[in-house]
Amino acid sequence: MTRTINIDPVTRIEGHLAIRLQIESNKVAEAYCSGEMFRGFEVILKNRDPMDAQQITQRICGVCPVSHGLASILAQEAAYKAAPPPNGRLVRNLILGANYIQSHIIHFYHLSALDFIDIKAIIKYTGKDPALTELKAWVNSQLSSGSFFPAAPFLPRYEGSYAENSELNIMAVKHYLDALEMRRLAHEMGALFAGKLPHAATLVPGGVTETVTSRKIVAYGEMLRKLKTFIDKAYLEDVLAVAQAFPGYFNEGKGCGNFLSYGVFQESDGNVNHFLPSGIIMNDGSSRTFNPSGITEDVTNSWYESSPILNPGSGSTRPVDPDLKTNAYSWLKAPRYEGRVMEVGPLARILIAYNDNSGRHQTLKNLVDGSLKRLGAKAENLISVMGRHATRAIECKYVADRCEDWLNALKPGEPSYTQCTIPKECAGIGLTEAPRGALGHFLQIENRKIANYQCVVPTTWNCSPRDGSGIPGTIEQALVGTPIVDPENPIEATRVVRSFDPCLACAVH
Ligand code: NFE
Ligand code: MG
Repeated sequence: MTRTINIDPVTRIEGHLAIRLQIESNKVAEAYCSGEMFRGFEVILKNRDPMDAQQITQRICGVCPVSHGLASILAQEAAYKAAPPPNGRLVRNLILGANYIQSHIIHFYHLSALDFIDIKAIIKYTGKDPALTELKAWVNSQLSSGSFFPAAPFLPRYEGSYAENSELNIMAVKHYLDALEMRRLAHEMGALFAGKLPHAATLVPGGVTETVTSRKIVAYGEMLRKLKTFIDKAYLEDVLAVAQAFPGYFNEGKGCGNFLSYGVFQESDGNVNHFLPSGIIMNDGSSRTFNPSGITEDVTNSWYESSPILNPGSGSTRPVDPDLKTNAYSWLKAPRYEGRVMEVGPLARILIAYNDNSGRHQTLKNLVDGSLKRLGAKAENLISVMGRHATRAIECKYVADRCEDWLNALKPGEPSYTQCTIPKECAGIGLTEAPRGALGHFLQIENRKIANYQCVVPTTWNCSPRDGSGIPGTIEQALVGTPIVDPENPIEATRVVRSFDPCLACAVH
């Protein structure tokens, strides 16, 4: 017997996602991801001054705005034939690094951990930690308040198998609270060079408008050290502890097995030499060099006017009335690379760097191998729910450690900006990696105004609907085969979805 489950909305993610599952023999047989609510940034951008684009596109999202700002100024620099001086490049890495740290921390503690950690353990807490005692009193008062959603955002929740180790549960809840402070600290650290955050004021084509001073270097360094301690002592350890408590999730949520990264954190002038390299790994084990002309978007099952399958450089975004395109089921387009479904995000980036044999990523390989050894897992197990959590935490550490080197390479007093001019007609592509994966902005300028602006965004890759060939998107594929113990509490499905850290606000844009 087939049974349908609708999870609408999927909570503890960014934006509006609905999942429809067809269950057969207690397993997901088919999955459909719907991005709800059209936004229209690409339409808003038309005919605007191109220099506004890095500010407007940052408003696509409050979690990864730095990446949108960066993709926009990279597209403009390609169009204007401009480039930042070394200080500009390093400051951008430091702003983006701060954003990665806060984004990965919020994803684990505030969005995903409650899929595994038993928040109810707080009710039985007998220790003396003031924050935990206060939380316990609050949860108890909420539960006895008779409110419809007592103790939100912790409860209600899908019931299922949560961690049984009360020490782990209490530790993770304590770190949930600490992580709120760590997020604030990461924003404050990035804002030293971003002017303010989450939406950075200083990102401009040609560099950044913020100057480099010794005071800012010292302040950033002090905050970075606190964040690094939290990442090493809390985040990485908690992820490994959750992975040890739920080893079955190294075998769930595999997905398409094709991985894509554009590369991110420029290590030298030009957008080619990246700390986290660009690359492609296909599910037959082959790897290849990434070529932007391989990117296409398909709208067969999306609420947009039908168009040929195009590279976004010549693509368009023309929404239609959903009632008039009844076969469609999402506001997301379906990006493909050479016609293939791809997974993007920390797992893709870490696998691509891990497979790089240039010798540049030995530190990362040691981190990955050390974690796998502690977990008794193999590298192939990384392509899973738990592998996504583990590689995201490892990446957080790898990036935070590297921020210290970029900080030390800054030269106070030297310029961080090079003047550039906008040609009358030009075009450019800005490719970077947001915390959730490959991000591209495609820009065309006519009469010094934006003639066309298309964004292809990480969660659009991961959460896409079926394409014209009927091939499901990455998360749709990852859900298939997931055992669902209790259809009234499909917690296993939400664990798969949240491992991708989806952001539908970005994905629809
Ligand atoms: Ni709204 Fe984003 C990231 C981008 S995801 S969070 O990371 O770009 O689609
Ligand atoms: Mg788009």
